[in-house]
Amino acid sequence: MITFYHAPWSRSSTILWLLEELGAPYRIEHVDIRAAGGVPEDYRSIQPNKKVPAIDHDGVVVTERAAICSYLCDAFPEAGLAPAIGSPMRAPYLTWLVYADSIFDPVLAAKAHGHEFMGGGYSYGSFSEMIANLERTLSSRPYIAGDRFTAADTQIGGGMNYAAKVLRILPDKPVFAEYLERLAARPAFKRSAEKDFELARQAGMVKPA
Ligand SMILES: N[C@@H](CCC(=O)N[C@@H](CS)C(=O)NCC(=O)O)C(=O)O
Repeated sequence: MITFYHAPWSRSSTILWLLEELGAPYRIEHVDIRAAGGVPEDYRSIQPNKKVPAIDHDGVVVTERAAICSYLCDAFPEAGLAPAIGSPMRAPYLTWLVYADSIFDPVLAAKAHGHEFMGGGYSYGSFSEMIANLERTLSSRPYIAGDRFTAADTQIGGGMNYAAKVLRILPDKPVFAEYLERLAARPAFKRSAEKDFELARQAGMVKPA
């Protein structure tokens, strides 16, 4: 059984989508990252920085989104969300899975907080370089790692969706819009969005109409 440590409408939402794509049974443990007093200290035994997501799979704890994706896709290979070891697609898949956390996320967060910086001094480079890489890649193939949907799409696509719809900092480009439409049409994406909305509602995050 998988216990999924999650906060609605947060970085862990891309793992919620992945779990829906996998089809494996899981239960959600809500971590209130927005609580006035902060996340309870005992959660640190699960996630050392008290952040979401984290998973516990039959007693094995995994943290960090790229590691969680990699672990779950290997644990549930029948879902076909990761190219097999030895497949040439494995290289772009792993590259984009790691790129999502090590470049895409920090660059986006810096942009959202209004930090301007020269790409050269930082391991993640500049916003314009990151956007150009996404545009080049998605102009050449329908999914971020190739012709097939993989877990890397839940991380890059989920992050792009947030950047476009919530942060409103993703540049308007037809190739981005087409990619996000392709992903939003997936039943698992819709289910995860509905579940997240309901969790957000229960957590009092939805303003009454
Ligand atoms: N490197 C972590 C980052 C996770 C992360 O930043 N989570 C945010 C959610 S948006 C969080 O839990 N923030 C709560 C806090 O910092 O107290 C990962 O990729 O899993």
